[in-house]
Amino acid sequence: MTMKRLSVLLSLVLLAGCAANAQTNTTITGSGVDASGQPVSAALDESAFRACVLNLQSDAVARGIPQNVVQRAFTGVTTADAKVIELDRRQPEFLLSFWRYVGTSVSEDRIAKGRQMLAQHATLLRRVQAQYGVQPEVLVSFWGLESNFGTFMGDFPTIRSLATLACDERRAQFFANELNEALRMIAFDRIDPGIMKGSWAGAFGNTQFMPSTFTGNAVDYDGDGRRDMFRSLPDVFGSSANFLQKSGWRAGEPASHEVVLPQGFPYDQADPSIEKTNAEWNALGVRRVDGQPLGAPDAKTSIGLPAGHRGPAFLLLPNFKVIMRWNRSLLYGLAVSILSERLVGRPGMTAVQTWDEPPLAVTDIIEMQDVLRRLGHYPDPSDGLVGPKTRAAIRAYQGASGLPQDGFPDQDLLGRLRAAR
Ligand SMILES: [Ca+2]
Repeated sequence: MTMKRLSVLLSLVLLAGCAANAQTNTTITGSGVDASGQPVSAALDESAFRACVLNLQSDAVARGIPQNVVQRAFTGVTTADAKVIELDRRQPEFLLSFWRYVGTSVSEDRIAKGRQMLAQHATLLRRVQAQYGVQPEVLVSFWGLESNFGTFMGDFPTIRSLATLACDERRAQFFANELNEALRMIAFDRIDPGIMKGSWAGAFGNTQFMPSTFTGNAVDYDGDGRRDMFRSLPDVFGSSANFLQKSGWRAGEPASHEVVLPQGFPYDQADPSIEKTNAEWNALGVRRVDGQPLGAPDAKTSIGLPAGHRGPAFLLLPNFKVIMRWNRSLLYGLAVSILSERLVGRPGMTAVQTWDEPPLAVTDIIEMQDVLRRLGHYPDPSDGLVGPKTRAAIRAYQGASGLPQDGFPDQDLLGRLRAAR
C-alpha cells in the first residue's frame, strides 16, 4: 500500500475508494498540454495504447503469469478509459470539512445498518477476532466506509482501469505494478476478470483493496482454495484483519479518545505527526471528555484537530496510526474510529457543530499560499493543496500574529490574510 501524502484535501481519495490508495496527488507532471491548457494523455492515443498494452502483456508473461490468463484478462480492453484519465486529473473544487465528512460517513443510517451487520455476522467476526485480534466493530466500520457494506464496490473494470493508468505518464510504474498484481489474482486465486470491477483507480471488493494489498495480505479464510474479496465475507473479514494485524493493530484497543484541551494549549503541538507520551499530554492539561485517564503514561500518542482549534480534539492512539496505513488521512481515521465506537453503543464523539461557514475553495487556498509566500512563510509555488508545508506556513503566520497556532485554514484566516496582502 503506498501512501503519498497527508492532506485535508480528501475528496479525491474518498471518491476513489480506499484501502490502498492509489491516492491522487493532483499535481500534473506530464508533458503534453492542449489548447485549453488540459493535459493530453498518451494513453488516449489508440495506437499508442495498443502498443503499451502489448508491452504490459509481455511483461506479465515474463513475470510468470500464464499467457492464456493474460489473454483472457485483456479481453475487450481495446481502448483506454477516458473517464479514468479524467477522474485522475480532476482537481477538487472545495476542501472537505470534518463536519460534513463525518455527517455523511457516520450517518445514523450507516450506524443502524452496521449494528445489523455486526449482529448478523457475529459468529464469523468473533472467530476472526480470536485469530487476528481486531475487534468486530472495527472490521464492520471499514466495510461500511469502503463499500457501504458491500452494496457499492464500484463499476470500473479493474484491468482496463489499471491498464489505462499504467499507459498514462503520471504514475505509469505504480499502476503497471498494480496491474501485474491484479493478473496474479486472476491466475492464482482464479478470480474471473468479469467480476473484477471497482474504483477508477483499481481498488476493488468489499474493502476496496488495491491489487498489491490483496496479493500481500489477503487470506482464504473460508478455505475454498481462493481468496475472494467480492463474494466471500469470511475472506473479506479475514483479509482485512490480517492486514491490520500485520500493520501493528493492538488487540482490543481503541484508536482514539475525544479530549478537551485547556486554555493556552500549545496548538502547534496538535498534529498527527507529533508524538508525546500520555504523561506529557497530561501535564499539558489534556483530559478525556469521559473523565478516564489518558492511558499508559509512557505510551506515545498524538493530538488531532480535524476542524481546527475551535472544533473537537482527539487523542490519537497507536491503533490510529494503523488505520492511517490503510488510508493516510485524519478524517478517514476518525470516521473509522467514531463509527466503530457508535456501533457498540459508545458515544464516539460528544462535540457538536456550533458554527457553520462556507467551505474553502481550492482557489482560496491558493490565495492564502500566495500571501503566505509574500510574507516569507511559504516557500513553494501555490498549488491549492493543504500539506505539511502549508500547515507550517499557517502556523508561522498565526504565531507572528498572536493567534492559536493550529495550522488550520478557515474563513477567518482567509479574511486575515486578505487584509494582510
Ligand atoms: Ca476463499
